[in-house]
Amino acid sequence: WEGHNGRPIRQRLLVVANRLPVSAVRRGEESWSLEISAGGLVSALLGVKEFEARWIGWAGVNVPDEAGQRALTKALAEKRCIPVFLDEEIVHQYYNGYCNNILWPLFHYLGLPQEDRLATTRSFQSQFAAYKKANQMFADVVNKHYEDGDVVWCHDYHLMFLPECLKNYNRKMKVGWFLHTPFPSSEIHRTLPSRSELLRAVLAADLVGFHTYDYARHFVSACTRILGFEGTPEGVEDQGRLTRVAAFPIGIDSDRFIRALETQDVQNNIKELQDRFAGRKVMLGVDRLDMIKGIPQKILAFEKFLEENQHWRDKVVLLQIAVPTRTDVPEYQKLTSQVHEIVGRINGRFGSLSAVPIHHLDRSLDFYALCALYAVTDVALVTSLRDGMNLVSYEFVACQESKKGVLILSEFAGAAQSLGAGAILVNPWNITEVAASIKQALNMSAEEREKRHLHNFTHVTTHTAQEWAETFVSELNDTVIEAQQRVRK
Ligand code: ADQ
Repeated sequence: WEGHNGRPIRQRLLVVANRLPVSAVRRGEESWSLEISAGGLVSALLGVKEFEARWIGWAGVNVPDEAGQRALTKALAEKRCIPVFLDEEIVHQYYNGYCNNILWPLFHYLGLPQEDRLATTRSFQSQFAAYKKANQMFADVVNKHYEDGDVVWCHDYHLMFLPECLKNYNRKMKVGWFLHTPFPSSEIHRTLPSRSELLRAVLAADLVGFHTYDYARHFVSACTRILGFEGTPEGVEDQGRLTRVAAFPIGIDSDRFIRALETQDVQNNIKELQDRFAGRKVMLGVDRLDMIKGIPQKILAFEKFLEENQHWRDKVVLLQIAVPTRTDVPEYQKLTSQVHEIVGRINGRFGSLSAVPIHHLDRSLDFYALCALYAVTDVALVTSLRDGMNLVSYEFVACQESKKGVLILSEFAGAAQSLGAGAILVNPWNITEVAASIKQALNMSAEEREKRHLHNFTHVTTHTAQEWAETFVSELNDTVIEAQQRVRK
């Protein structure tokens, strides 16, 4: 194995994430079918070919019987995946509860759950206990498969306890932890009842990574203010032990998108879409249906634009593709109805018998259909209220070499720090501002579009997923070596 920088990388990489990059469907008592699933982390690591990587995570299904577990383990092994089996109660308390109802909204500045505070406080303890228990179950599986010299890369807010659990097993394990969401201001993190325990558990890692410098800074401030540890330019120090903290902005496998555009499948798709929307500018939103993605705000801004710009009404169409996630959580169900209601109202208001201004699809698209959509788009709207990075903005840019469309991007997405100079940056909460940016994008000269696109395209094709993973892992190796040298001195 050889990395980008020419240095041989012979290590095995154990990638530990809540979900394996496959969905498993049971076909019989001992038969399973497996399918690669969509999602940010999956898209990023699909591009990493340089490591001998194995995935460890939950397969997303409850498998109570041993025969089923054995069969699934065997099927997954062919895809270099190792399952962690979680029962329904743990999933409910750990995944739906602590991860998705507490940490996810808090890290995106949506606060702790507001309704029925007493019930939340009471269930908080049991959800936190389940969270710790689940993290320990992940650690048990990692420990079972760990070999000397392996690098263990833990991912995301689901597994904040994992570094500590792993180090309890083996202090010599090389452990890195990367957060895919924002890390909020320490003033927000302070409100979390388990704030200190979580920080201490993460600090057991050798290297802690974030998408942006700001998130890293927030984390270091939380450790200094809440734990009283020392923040240094390298990270966080406590009693002579340093946890390195740094920013590693993720990227995509841009070549995969660029190559896909040349395939007959995508070309046919592009032709179809061009015929379908001939004479109209295409605006596109692609998001998981989640409150952090700001979908209702985006659609309301589009309504405002149509209201204020009558002559554009039959010349523009918004395609909003929203893949449903966490469908058993009531807040997500509410969001789906809310979006449907707004889209219906606007289509009723501005549509005609032959055309509607918004096409809203509640589903996932396959990779080739998605590439074709990106390629025919004139204006992409990424208006997340908060987003760790946002890969959709990168994917759009990768597919725009011929069209050179405009990216409207939330200033609260991590991507604003890398694509900000090429995009039109907006405050997604300000519907008037977003409506004005739509007008600006649609009227932008070809020259300016080209200049902005070039900036973003250069970034997306040079800061790839491969580069991201290689940088993180080599930094982790270096961090461990430096720590050993410090101890020897
Ligand atoms: P996500 O919140 O899932 O990821 P994002 O980075 O935009 O957000 O990635 C979504 C991925 O899912 C993209 O690759 C996109 O193509 C795909 N996708 C979305 N909707 C789809 C649809 N309808 N059909 C098909 N594919 C669809 C989390 C964080 C992000 C961070 C990533 C990676 O919330 O902020 O950028 O992890 O770290």
